[in-house]
Amino acid sequence: MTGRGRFITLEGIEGAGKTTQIEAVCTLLAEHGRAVVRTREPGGAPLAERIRALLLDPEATGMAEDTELLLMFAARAEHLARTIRPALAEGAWVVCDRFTDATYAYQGGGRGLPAARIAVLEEFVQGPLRPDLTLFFDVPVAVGLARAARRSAVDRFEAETIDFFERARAAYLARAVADPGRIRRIDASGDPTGVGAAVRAIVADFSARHPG
Ligand code: T5A
Repeated sequence: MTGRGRFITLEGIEGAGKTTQIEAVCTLLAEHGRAVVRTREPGGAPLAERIRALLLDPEATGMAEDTELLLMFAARAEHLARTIRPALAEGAWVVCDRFTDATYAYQGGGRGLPAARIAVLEEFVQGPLRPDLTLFFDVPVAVGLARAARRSAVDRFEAETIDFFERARAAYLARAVADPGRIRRIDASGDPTGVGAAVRAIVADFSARHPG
């Protein structure tokens, strides 16, 4: 396959349902004849997965906010170099669980770091590369955290306050309003079947509009 593939990201707060739905996105694209690479952030490449372990380690308390921001982008640089850019160059469609919108939501909204500082790193690490389509799984914080709490292990972010996740959700919502052509908000508070139907409709439409 030749030419540039497409880059699809899934976003939302903890428990929004991204991981539950990502396989359906990949399956639908494969049915449309796409070569698909499924990946995630932070992580998605060997060294980036090691940085992920550091970022999520609940014992890594007191990490400076700028350290966290730089580690996110260090992992992203590795992910882009080893996984995302090679796949897109070969014409594959890359489906990624979280990307830079999460940095604006968590380090920007949640931690309160300036968006301009994130934008500088985004430009440095990504150049002009941006997702072609972003599925934003929007769910009230209480619903998302209740779902996430069913898991036994709690990572460093899941130990944050309700207010932190409210700010992260508000940042996601603001970005969806600012860029409705790319970021498609999905009401993710319903059951997985209904959410999945909304996801499939958006992805099928996007795929149909990007033949070849
Ligand atoms: N981060 C990441 C940053 O701070 N900055 C960044 O730049 C980046 C890239 C990653 C952490 O890193 C942070 C954000 C995160 O805190 P992670 O483990 O990858 O950590 O976190 P999440 O992606 O948030 O994983 P979650 O599993 O918490 O959320 P999901 O994937 O949205 O939720 P999912 O699908 O696993 O579902 C959770 C539970 O809910 C159920 C599922 O069965 C599961 O039990 N569920 C539903 N239940 C009812 N109705 C539905 N519609 C449901 N959908 C799923």
